[in-house]
Amino acid sequence: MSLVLTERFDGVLRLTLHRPDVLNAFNLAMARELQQALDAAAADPTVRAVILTGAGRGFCAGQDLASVDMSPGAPPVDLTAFIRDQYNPVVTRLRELPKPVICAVNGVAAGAGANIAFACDIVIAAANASFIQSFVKIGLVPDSGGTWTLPRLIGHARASALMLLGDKVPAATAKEWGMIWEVCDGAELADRAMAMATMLASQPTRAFALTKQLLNASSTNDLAAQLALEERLQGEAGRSADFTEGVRAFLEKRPPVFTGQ
Ligand code: T3D
Repeated sequence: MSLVLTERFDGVLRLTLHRPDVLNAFNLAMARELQQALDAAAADPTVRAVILTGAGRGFCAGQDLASVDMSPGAPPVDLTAFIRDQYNPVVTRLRELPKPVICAVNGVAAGAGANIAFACDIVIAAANASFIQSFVKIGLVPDSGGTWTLPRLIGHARASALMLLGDKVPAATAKEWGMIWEVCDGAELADRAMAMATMLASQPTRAFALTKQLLNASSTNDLAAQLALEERLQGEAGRSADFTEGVRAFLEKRPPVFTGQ
């Protein structure tokens, strides 16, 4: 049984973390499958939007703690390798995927599970979902980009308190704080995510890729560098077929038909 279910819809790829008995906690095999699925999504021009969600009642409980050998006498665990091989490649792929990724958080998102959700482009959550920086509860530091992403989403004060206290943030609070985009009824989450992804898949995919590039760069660029990058990437967007179509459709007072090129 695959640990990441892949389903194709018109222009949309849905990836479902599939270890429901452990709230979709990551082991190396699931991390590798997710990395491969994201690589395949990047390479496939028919995929124009991606949904990431979880099977069962949880989204993802972070690292599978049972996969770490902590028995007496066991050699010390090299967590550097876990982060390097499992989580960093997932976060990098999500940020660099040249197409939008919607995270549909169907339940609890803890540890790396929460921070992987925050690496996606749009996060929508079921009303009963929650987010926990649970690392502190087991003596670890936040990873999977959380120390970079979360302060940018909700500010230092809230990020710092959440990381030190390990408090659970309900979906409604997460939305109120700007941690996520939307909350909906759990029974509607899958349809809501699919409707959004289907809409995005009909939009100018190339422009989305360039927009992600700009947002990624904005965290480290100064204004001058960011203006220069906008200048260059807008030039690139201006050479796309979708720009031609978008302007023509506007002038002809009809909806545009974007091909993603
Ligand atoms: O290798 C490294 O450690 C480095 C990498 C670090 C990255 C990280 O993500 S560190 C953070 C790891 N994650 C956690 O610490 C979260 C642990 N889980 C929890 O705190 C709770 O399960 C939740 C708050 C997420 C949910 O609580 P609740 O009450 O809704 O569910 P539960 O009963 O605790 O869990 C349900 C089952 O899933 C249960 O199994 P059982 O008793 O039914 O057989 C539980 O053991 C299992 N489970 C939940 N989380 C994990 C897990 N099994 C393995 N690993 C988990 N992370």
